[in-house]
Amino acid sequence: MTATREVAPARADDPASVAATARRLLTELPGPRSRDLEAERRRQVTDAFGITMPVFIDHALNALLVDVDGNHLIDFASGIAVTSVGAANPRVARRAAAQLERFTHTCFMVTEYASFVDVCRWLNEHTPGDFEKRTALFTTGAEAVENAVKIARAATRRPNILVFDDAYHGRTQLTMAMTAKENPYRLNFGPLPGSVFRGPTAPAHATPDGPGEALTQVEALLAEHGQETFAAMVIEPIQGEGGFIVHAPGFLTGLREIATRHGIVLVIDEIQTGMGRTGKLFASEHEGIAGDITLTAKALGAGLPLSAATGRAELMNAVHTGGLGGTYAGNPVACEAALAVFEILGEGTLLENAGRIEAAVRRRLEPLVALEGVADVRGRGAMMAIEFRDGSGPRGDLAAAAAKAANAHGVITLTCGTNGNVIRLLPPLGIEADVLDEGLAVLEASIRSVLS
Ligand code: PLZ
Repeated sequence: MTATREVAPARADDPASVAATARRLLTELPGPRSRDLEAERRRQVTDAFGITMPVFIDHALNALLVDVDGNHLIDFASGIAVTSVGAANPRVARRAAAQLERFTHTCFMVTEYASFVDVCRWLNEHTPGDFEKRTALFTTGAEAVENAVKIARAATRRPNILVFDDAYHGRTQLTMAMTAKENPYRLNFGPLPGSVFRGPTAPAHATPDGPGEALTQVEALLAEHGQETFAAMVIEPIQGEGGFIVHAPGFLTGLREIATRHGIVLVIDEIQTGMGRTGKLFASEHEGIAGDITLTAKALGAGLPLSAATGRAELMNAVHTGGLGGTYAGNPVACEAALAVFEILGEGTLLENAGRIEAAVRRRLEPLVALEGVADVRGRGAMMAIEFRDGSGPRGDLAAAAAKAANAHGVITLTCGTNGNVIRLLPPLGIEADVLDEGLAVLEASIRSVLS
């Protein structure tokens, strides 16, 4: 997988004609063994999980996932921005395996272990903000969000939370109320918890005049409900599930200023954007801002469940002893995986590679913006997206059809966006240049095929 290969499609609108080199397609997708397993899944598993590709994976080779029929699929999803170091990283595996031999669990609330403290130290040192910090570890992203709200409420003794249009913060009771999109996240699951208010954003691609109007509306919303009633505002520095929305320059710094002025805790949800995804360790760094609390999960544990809230020491310590915790919070195997991730990120190559991924994606996909139905290519680093929209509005149908065509030809892509009209790319940061190019060639041909 090192030689540069010719991967340009023979026909620009035919994904099947892109020479399969890194990809290996031995069967149609899904193959017969995947189809058998899928039939059994239907008999055993709830239908409530939506599946992007009903293909069963056997093992991973960096940015390739190998299915049970022997097909090699190019991974542009990283398990939703989790396996940034690859889904079978040997250093992660070695550290986690060694920990499994020593002990699997003690519960940090019962007896302690040093790796938990080591993970907290790294996060205290590397998350944005030149102030004394403390960290709490948890298991899932939603749990980190929930705990940030608990911490902010305990520290401020205020009830209300401000979130934003197109936000995604999780699927638990509180976090689904914080998440913007109704279907599938909130539908039929009400009543939702109260004290959650939603403000406008200023997407860079839709707000040529800058964030002034949105910030004025945020101020008005806070004034209407009483600034002194807000414990926290919670925002993703690039909104993920909501459509890979990059905020207009000045929006995040504006929120930072408003939060400080009103004594509101600014919580930056870096669960999808953090740990190098955008070419810097944290996406907040692109804007020069620091949250009072920064949340990480996903790529932190490279697939072993681990999340964290890192924030100002006085906030994190405002909670009474015993007020935070969880049986599995900061599981020792997950902590070892995180320590391996820190070592790998410390070498710098993956951060540089994120920049190369952005350049390759822009080179391949930006020319498509000239086509009717393609509106925008945006994102940062290895968090890039292409939006489908025309005079009639968002074209979720085009995004779905193009993603499906790419999937059928062995490239794992996800859609996102409040209108489902965005295809997003989240490859592992160490994806080989030729594997990336081949995946992009298939995606380009898939997009052209649904537009023609
Ligand atoms: N905050 C910014 O992106 C998880 C959701 C997948 P959990 N995003 C993937 C799905 O459909 O369930 C996410 C996120 C941001 C919070 C979360 C929640 O993280 O680990 O899924 O709870």
